[in-house]
Amino acid sequence: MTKPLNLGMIGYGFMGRAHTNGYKRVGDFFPELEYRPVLKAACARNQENIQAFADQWGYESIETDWRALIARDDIDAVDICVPNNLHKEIAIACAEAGKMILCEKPIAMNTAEGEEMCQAVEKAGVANTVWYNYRRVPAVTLAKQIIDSGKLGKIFHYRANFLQDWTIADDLPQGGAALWRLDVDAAGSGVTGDLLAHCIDTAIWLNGSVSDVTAMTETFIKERVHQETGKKQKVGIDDACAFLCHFENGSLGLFESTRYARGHKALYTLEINGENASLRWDLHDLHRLEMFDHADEGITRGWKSIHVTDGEHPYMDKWWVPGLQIGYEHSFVHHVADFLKSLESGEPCHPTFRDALETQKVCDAVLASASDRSWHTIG
Ligand code: SOE
Repeated sequence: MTKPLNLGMIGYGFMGRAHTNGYKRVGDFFPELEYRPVLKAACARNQENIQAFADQWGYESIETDWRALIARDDIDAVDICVPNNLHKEIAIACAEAGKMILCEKPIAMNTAEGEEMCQAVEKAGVANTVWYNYRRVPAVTLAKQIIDSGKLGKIFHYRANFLQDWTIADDLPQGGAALWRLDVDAAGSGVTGDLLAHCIDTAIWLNGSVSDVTAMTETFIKERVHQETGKKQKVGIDDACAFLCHFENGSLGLFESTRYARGHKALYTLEINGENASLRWDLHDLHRLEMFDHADEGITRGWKSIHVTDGEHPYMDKWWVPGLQIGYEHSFVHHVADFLKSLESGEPCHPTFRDALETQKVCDAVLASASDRSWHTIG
């Protein structure tokens, strides 16, 4: 007998769809799990839009006030899929109401807010996780297994990029639905919190904590019309960011992100170089993990591309047959599966709020460093 996990979804954008797809698919592909998500209610201020979303995706009911959703006894877990400036208030209210929380990344607008959220979930003892989904792309999870096995030896370098090009046009407005990522009051930051946060989360997971950073940011387009006021307003977000860092294991980090790399849509790449071997991964080819192993025989030694589709690869026994790859949306199915497993085991589902706060601290240090042009230690 499976147990229901009654979900309330707040928000209905791109991420609302990605997460909902995860809830819908998980029982089919992870039938052994004790809990089954039930799409109880979807919530957003605009009644017509949220009703259309609920009808399309199969939510049983709607709410137009998140407080009403949280007050419902038939909701066990809340998914926070709204702009970053709303995360804190909703998450704390959820924790106080004893609801489990699955929160979209980054955890908050800044470290201070994130810390309050961590304290609230820890005090309430509610299950919590933040949707840094790329950890659960099988090739990235495989990289984690290989690194943890010690095969790479001492790590010297970690580098990551997240490159996009969708904000180059200067007549693109900021703010409001879909474009809140360009409004600093809603997003907190630009590419640092939106894109580099992914790179930082994966980096900390694969290579350990970051000790200090030095960064630069740029805002290429200084003013944009705000959708809500109709007026040209200063752009407060970073359009591009690059930073250097030290990891606590002694390795050096190099990170770059921009929305101005013409031709790149979502080019998240990472590479890690150890004394014995290196690994690299590219989101545009997400089912492959490349590896160079210096222990290979001399004349045939070289980079190999592992097609991460075998049953023995992470998560892949749940899907098709060897050779048939999966994609972006499956990382969310895996995250839901791991969250449900964590409810069975009583173990946390990583990244927890506390884990995500570590990423937030690095983001804050990066922005502070870009502003005062000096090295910042992670507090
Ligand atoms: C921005 O374009 C965005 O959608 C991010 O918000 C997501 O977190 C990232 O995974 C893809 O790009």
